[in-house]
Amino acid sequence: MNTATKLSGFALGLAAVFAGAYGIGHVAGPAAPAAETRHDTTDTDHGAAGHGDESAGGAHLPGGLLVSEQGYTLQPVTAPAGEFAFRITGPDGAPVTRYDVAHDRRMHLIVARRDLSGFRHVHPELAADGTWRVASPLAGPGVWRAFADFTPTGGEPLTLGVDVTVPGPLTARPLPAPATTATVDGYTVTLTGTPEPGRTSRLTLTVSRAGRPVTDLQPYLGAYGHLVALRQGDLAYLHVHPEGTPDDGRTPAGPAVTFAAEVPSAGAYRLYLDFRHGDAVHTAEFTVLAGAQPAPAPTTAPTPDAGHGTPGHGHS
Ligand SMILES: [Cu+2]
Repeated sequence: MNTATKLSGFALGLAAVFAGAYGIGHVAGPAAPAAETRHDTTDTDHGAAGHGDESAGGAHLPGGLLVSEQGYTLQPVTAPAGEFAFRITGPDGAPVTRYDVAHDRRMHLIVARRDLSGFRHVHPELAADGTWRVASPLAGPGVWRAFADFTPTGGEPLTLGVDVTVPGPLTARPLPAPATTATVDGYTVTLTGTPEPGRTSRLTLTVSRAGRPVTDLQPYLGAYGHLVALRQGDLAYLHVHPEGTPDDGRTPAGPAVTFAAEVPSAGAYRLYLDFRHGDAVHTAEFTVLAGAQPAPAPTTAPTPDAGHGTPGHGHS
């Protein structure tokens, strides 16, 4: 991928998600009702300066909040124990069997528990009948959100999400406090930069091990790192784009990897950095706060009595 393509891909990345009804996959004529409610017909021309309004009117949704969008639907499929299977059905109702490669793969499956713990990013195999299968990444009981991040051939990039419940005793975990350092598998990763709602923010992650900068990161999914951000509260899935690629002749193999991130609102987000080193993929996690706001909301529900007696309580 050349630089110009990357840059325009970067600038248009969110446009592709938010205004996905347009472009190659756009159905000619009046938009379907589902698309019409969510896509502003004046928003086909997203430039860098046009990103600031995306959270303002609620006209656009981040990825991963819908199980069905633009006629494509994520359907979990019954699978043997230890396996996770699903398919994507297309506008014609049939399972989709043709996908474009994006970030080195035709399908990225990301899972996280609703409390944002247990993140995994895996790459299923496609069977001829359109069923995707992978060793189950659902590591234990709980309600998981599964995100399928893909581009159907001839269509726009999509991230669909579905809840999957794994039965068993569950202890919900509070979101870890915001931090700029994470450790994983003996690596220390530091985060610089703060996401700003409604605009592109640079986030730089720097990897070291045993106090020494890691300068021989290995390419993973076409970059030196892959970053996913999920919003606390609804697990909105945010696209984050690496700056530079291993083969562009100017991007160093660490210790720093820089991303351009857009968050649609103030709030708490969990960042998951996948990087490859020593022939293994490691995931460093961070909680970050975007914008002015109170501390992260508790993950346990308030008691039933909370709010009673509050002036303006809406039962009268
Ligand atoms: Cu992937």
